[in-house]
Parts: sequence; structure tokens; C-alpha cells
Amino acid sequence: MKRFRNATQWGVYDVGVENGRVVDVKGIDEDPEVSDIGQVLLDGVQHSSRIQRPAIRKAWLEKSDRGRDRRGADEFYDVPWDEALEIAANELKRVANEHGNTAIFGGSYGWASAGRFHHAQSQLHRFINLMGGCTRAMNSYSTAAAQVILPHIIAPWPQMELQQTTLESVVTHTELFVAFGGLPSKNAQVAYGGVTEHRTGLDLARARQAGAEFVNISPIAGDIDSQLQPTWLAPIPGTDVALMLGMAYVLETEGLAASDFLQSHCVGYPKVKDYVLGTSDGVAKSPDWAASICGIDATDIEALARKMARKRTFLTAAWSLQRGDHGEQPYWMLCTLAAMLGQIGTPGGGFGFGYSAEAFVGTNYKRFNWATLPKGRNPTGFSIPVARIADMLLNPGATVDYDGREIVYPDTKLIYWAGGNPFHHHQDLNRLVKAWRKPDTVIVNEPWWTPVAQWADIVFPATTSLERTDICASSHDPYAHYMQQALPPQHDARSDHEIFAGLAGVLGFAEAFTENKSEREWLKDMWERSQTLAAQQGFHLPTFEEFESNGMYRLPEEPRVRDWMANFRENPERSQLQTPSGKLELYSATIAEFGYDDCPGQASWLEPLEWQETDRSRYPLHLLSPQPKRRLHSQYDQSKFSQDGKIAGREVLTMHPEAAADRQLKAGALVRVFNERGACLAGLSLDASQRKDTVTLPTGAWFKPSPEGGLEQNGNPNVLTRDKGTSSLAQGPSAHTCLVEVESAS
Ligand SMILES: Nc1nc2c(c(=O)[nH]1)N[C@H]1C(S)=C(S)[C@@H](COP(=O)(O)OP(=O)(O)OC[C@H]3O[C@@H](n4cnc5c(=O)[nH]c(N)nc54)[C@H](O)[C@@H]3O)O[C@H]1N2
Ligand SMILES: Nc1nc2c(c(=O)[nH]1)N[C@H]1C(S)=C(S)[C@@H](COP(=O)(O)OP(=O)(O)OC[C@H]3O[C@@H](n4cnc5c(=O)[nH]c(N)nc54)[C@H](O)[C@@H]3O)O[C@H]1N2
Ligand SMILES: [Mo]
Repeated sequence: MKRFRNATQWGVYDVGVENGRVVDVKGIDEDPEVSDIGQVLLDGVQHSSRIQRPAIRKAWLEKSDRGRDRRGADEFYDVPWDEALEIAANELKRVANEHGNTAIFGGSYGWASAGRFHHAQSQLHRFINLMGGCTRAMNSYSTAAAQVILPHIIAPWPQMELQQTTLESVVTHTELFVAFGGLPSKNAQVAYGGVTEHRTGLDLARARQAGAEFVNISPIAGDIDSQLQPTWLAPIPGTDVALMLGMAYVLETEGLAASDFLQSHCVGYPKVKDYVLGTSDGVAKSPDWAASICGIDATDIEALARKMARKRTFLTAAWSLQRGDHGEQPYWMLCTLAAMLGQIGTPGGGFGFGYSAEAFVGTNYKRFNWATLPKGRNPTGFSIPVARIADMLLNPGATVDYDGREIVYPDTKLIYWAGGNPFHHHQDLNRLVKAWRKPDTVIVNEPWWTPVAQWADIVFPATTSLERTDICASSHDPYAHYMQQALPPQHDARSDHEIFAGLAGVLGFAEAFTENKSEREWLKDMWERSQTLAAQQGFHLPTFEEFESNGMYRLPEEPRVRDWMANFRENPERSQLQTPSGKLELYSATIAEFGYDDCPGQASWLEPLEWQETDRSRYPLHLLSPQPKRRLHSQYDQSKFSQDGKIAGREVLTMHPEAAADRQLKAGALVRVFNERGACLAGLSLDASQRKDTVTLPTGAWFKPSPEGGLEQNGNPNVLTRDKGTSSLAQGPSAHTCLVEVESAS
């Protein structure tokens, strides 16, 4: 057996290969908490679901209307590489010539694989920029609402993500850690672009040992590790803003609000106060009012508010909270509540987001922006909010509000996707199916026959990172890894770079795309540009050859000792925030001027769309669709490791035992989960430590509609979720606002 170093977005592994097969996957010594997800590589890479050769959908080739209605339900012809590349390149050219480049949608959102050179989306964007550009997508499914609202009120999102209060500071100073949405350890296995040392769980355990008290505010008790001995408060999903307002009321009426800080460091508190007390709208946001909405006792709300004011308190919210209807509001309200406590900028006090959403959040490493593949710029300069893709496809010419401006949807004729799976990530997949059948052509690069490949017209088989050489290095990880090729390209697969080089060849710009560099020359070029960046920042990177032979490099230590808000706290005039006022905007004149009903000028409780009593009597259960424990999204769902976590061959729906008994359902049963948008099968598991009105069905099962279209077979929650923007401000996805009913399917 020979071992090869491979980096994934859930850790770094030494992959053992014998007789051309992966036979063993082992974490590396540098990782204190190796993630089991690595085991997906065992049979996942060489799985029978690999796409072997380029393929073109039959009706697309044969029918004058391209057989668009059969997209997703058709068969494919195998086509030789040269022919397939020529057909795809000519179709790209035709669409650009006849309809303009904005008729090509190349947003291609998705996580793809670790590795800086072979990053599929970067390769696509470099290619498409050279042919005149396309319509792109802005923001992410992860944090769209946060990315748009936070710059108005506190700081740009990249700064928050990478610079916010460290867990080290929490360990040393925090007495009370209040986590809305919990700190689910399953999620900290993963980090975009790669992760070497998993330490979130260890850091949180150290904080507990040092005396920090944890409060889990989530419908699910398991959202915090029980070893942290958390207190559990279980709000109805989507009601965190009401709960926070109830606490704000206690702080204000009991004289516990930090009035000096609110005056010196914030703008707009008087407006917040009027709203909290009900002077402006006649509704006092009292603990009783909050309790009637969020389902937590008023006395618990009061007690927690008072305790937060007494202790060194750190507030945090999971990213999931902003992935719901009006998802901007919980984040704004969390900032507001932290401002009222007046501890922002103190060691271990204040607030931050997503501690344990990904492995890097709260780490105290040096941040370094490694050089990437040069992508050029998109000549069209045009983007839509990422989660509005189905709206765009269905409504060409229509207008959508976004962050104070209006965006007009183009008429999309061609979609190109490489490194993402919209049939995983998008909401209301039955609606997406209708939208997806509108364009003339869909081209996809994929290693496997995943849903996005099945829903394409032209499919190019891509290699996986085990079949190529690359560098893993990300701005939030202290290591760079040399990723070794462990296997030859499987079947007829080519790397995304080779695929786009082939297309660029047909279109006459091969040299501009490849710069006549080999894979190794690209890696060396990227490394040398990183060496220059490092020298500018006063440290030294080894030569490429040294890095190649060592296999690994660790950045110098450079811990941040002062909190990111400490200077602002010390002197708000000299160290202003990057907001319009330079202060923390509890009321934003900018947002108020946009005039959006669904995102007013200060953090507000706005009833979620799917919420009315009538909705709840038909579909009484709140569906949460969290991230899966045994894989990254839909990646490697075909592997044994992921499949071993299923019940009855389906993704697992977890329900409270009493809710199950009411429906005469037993653990292990095959169930049908449904609402007015769709239905799917799932295997039932029971958990007494969650709300009775809440069920969870993790994301990631490969979308498999029944032949007649009705019932999704594998347990993909996105046939149930609603495809609605969080608000006119951010237009983020709102998957967590969703009501369903469950019944037996056997
Ligand atoms: N209901 C609900 N839906 C959600 C969420 C939720 O909480 N609830 N969460 C959302 C969030 S936060 C996110 S980030 C999205 C994630 O959505 P995605 O990032 O789109 O999901 P992935 O399954 O990671 O898709 C990556 C695809 O790239 C392919 N791939 C891997 N490596 C390569 C490569 O080298 N080349 C090529 N060409 N392809 C490759 C994989 O096979 C896979 O099909 O989902 C969103 N959807
Ligand atoms: N293993 C694994 N880890 C992952 C991923 C993966 O696919 N697999 N994906 C990664 C990605 S792309 C992202 S963006 C992050 C996402 O990180 P998060 O957005 O934090 O993850 P989720 O699992 O969607 O949600 C976390 C918890 O929030 C709770 N919750 C949901 N809605 C509400 C609410 O309204 N109120 C309260 N109080 N709680 C609520 C749910 O119980 C859920 O378990 O995870 C990353 N980590
Ligand atoms: Mo995400």
C-alpha cells in the first residue's frame, strides 16, 4: 500500500492505495480531532456512479425544441471528447452571439472540492470571462442575509468572519455563553477550502472547564454537546427575534441597559427603545409578549436577561438563524442586544456569529490571503442574488429589489455549472424543475451522476482531487498542503482545467486560458505569487520545490491579542466602524430609506410568511433542514459511510416520540413528509430532546423524484422548503421557514 496526502473540506488525510484502489483513509497527526467524514473517500471516488465519458442528452440532440421538457428524465448518448467539446463550445458561442453574454448563467454556486488550482468554479469563471462573461451570482447560501445587512450596521462580513472574537478569548474570559441555534459540533468538521486542525470541540470544552456556563437556545437539545452541560431553552423555530426583544425589554425597564455605551458607540437606540417599550407601535415587547410567540416561559426570559447583565456574557447566533424568512432580523437584533449589554469590545464579552458553523470560526491563526488562479473580471459585471435563480429563470425581464436597488432578470438561454449542485442547495425543487426546463441548454462538469449531472444536456466527466495534483491553502487555515495525485484519472475523466482548455481551444483562445502552463507550472506560479505576498507582509515562504518535498507548510504564529472591537470600544471617534455613521447602527437611516416593509429601519419582529394559524393547522410541524453529520452537503452521499447513516435507505427524519405516537409512527418507519409544495420519503428516528412541533431532515440526499414526479424518493428536504428571499434587502435563501406534516408511508 502506498500513501498519498489529500486535503478535503473536512480535513487532511493520508489515503492508502493498493492495486489501483483506495483501501485506507487515515487522518494526519496534526489534526487533534479527525473527522470520520474522510471515510467517504474509501468507496466514493471509485464508485459505480462515476461519469465515464462525455455524454449528451438524447432529446437535446434530436428534437428541434431540444426536448427541454424531458430534461432530467431522459437518456444520454456517450460522445467522444472532441465532438462533445465542439458541440458545447459552438452552443456557448451561439448563445453569446444571438442573445448576449448575460443570457449565459455561469454563477455555478457550490463547494466543489478543496485545492486552489483545480477549484471548479474558478476554472469556469476564468474560462467564461475570457469569452465575454456571463450572469453571475452574488453572496452565498450560507450567509446571504448576514452578508448584506451587517455592512450597514457593523462591519463587512469577511472582516467579521475572520477577525471576530476568538474562542481563546472566550476560554479565558467568558462567564456566560449564550448560543442561539446552539453550537452543533457536526458542523465544525467542515471548512470551506480546507481545514487541518479541528479544535472547536476542544476549545469549547476548555471554556467549560474554565467555568463558562453555556445556554443552548435551540429547538434541538443536541445542538450543543452535552459535555458542556448546557441549560436548554427551546424556542419555536424562527422566533428568536421575539425572544431577544423580550430580553431587551427586561434590560430597558429594569435599568440594566448600558446607556453610556448605547450613547457613545451606537446610533438609533432611542428608536429601538420606543419599539421595545411599544411607544411607537402600541405593542410592549414584554417577556409575556415574547413568551406568547416563542414558547419560552416569561420567567425564563427574565431570568436569562438579568443574568446576562450580571455576567461577562458572549452572545452568538448560528448561521442557520439568518437562513429563514426575515433572516436579517435575528442578526441585527443580536447586535442590538449585545449593545444593550454594553460589553462589546471587552475580553470575552460582546457577540459573534457561527462559532462551530465551520471549523475556522473563532480560531486565532494568522490570516493570509494565498494567491489563487487568476480569474480576470466578468466583462458583463452582472450578478443576481444567488438564491434567486429559479425566479430569474421563470421571470425574464422582471425586477427584483436588492439592497436599495433594482435588478432586472435576464432571459437565460444557457446554464453552465461546475462544482455545485442546485438540486441540493436550492429551495422548492419542484419549482426549480420547472425553471430549469426553460433554457435551451445546460452544460455541467461533474465527477458523478449526481442530480445536477442528470439534469444537464451536455455532461463532461471531471476528475476528483485524488486524480490530480494541487495546493490546499486557505485564508483561515494556518497550513498549506501539497495534494498528491493518488489515482490516475478514472475512466475518461479530465480535470475541470483540461475541460475548459478544450473548450477554449475550439473557441480560439486556448493560449489565453492556459498561458501554455502545465498543471505543475500553474502550482509553481501560484506558490511564487504567494511568496511575493508573504514577503510584502514580512515573512518568508519556502521555495516551491521545498514545499513540494515537505508536503506541508505552517504559517508563523500571529495570535490576535486584542478583541476586534477593542479599539472601537476604547475610542469610537478615532477607531470608527465602516458603517455610514462610523458607529454601531441600531437604527439604519440607509435601510429605513429603502422603504422595505420586510426590512424596516431597526431590528423588528416580523411574522414569518409560513406561520399563520391556518398554515399550522394543515401542516403543524416546523421542518428544519440542517447540515448532515456524515458528509458535506450532497457530496459522497453515494458512499457507504453516508449510506450507513440512513434508515430504510432514506435520509433520517427526527421527531419527538409524542409527536410520533400522535401519528401512530414508530422508530425505523418509512414516512412521507409533505406540504403543499412537495413530498418526500424519509426513515424515522425519535428524539425526546427536541420540541414536539419541530422535525429535522438534514440536507444532502440526492434528489430523486418518482417517475410521475410526485414523491421524492431519497429524503431531500428541499422539495418541501419555500423559495422566497429573506427580504427585499438581501434576498437570501429562507429554507428554515417551512411547515410540514408527516404520515406513514408503508
Ligand atoms: N434546505 C436547506 N438547503 C440548503 C441549506 C440548508 O441549511 N437547508 N444550506 C445551504 C448551504 S449553507 C449551502 S453552502 C448549499 C451547498 O450546496 P452545494 O455547495 O451546491 O452542495 P455540494 O453537494 O457541496 O455540491 C458540490 C458539487 O460539486 C461536485 N464536485 C466536487 N468536486 C468537484 C470537482 O472537482 N469538479 C467538479 N466539476 N465538480 C465537483 C460534487 O459532486 C457536488 O455535486 O446548500 C444550501 N441548501
Ligand atoms: N458535517 C457538515 N458540516 C457542515 C456542512 C455539511 O454539509 N456537513 N455544511 C457547512 C456549511 S456550507 C455551512 S453554511 C454551515 C452551516 O452552519 P449552520 O447554519 O449553523 O448549520 P445548520 O445545521 O443549518 O443549523 C444549525 C442549527 O440551528 C438550529 N436552528 C435552525 N433554525 C433555528 C431557529 O430558527 N432558531 C434557533 N434558535 N435555532 C435554529 C437547528 O437546530 C440546527 O441544528 O455548516 C457547515 N458545516
Ligand atoms: Mo453553506
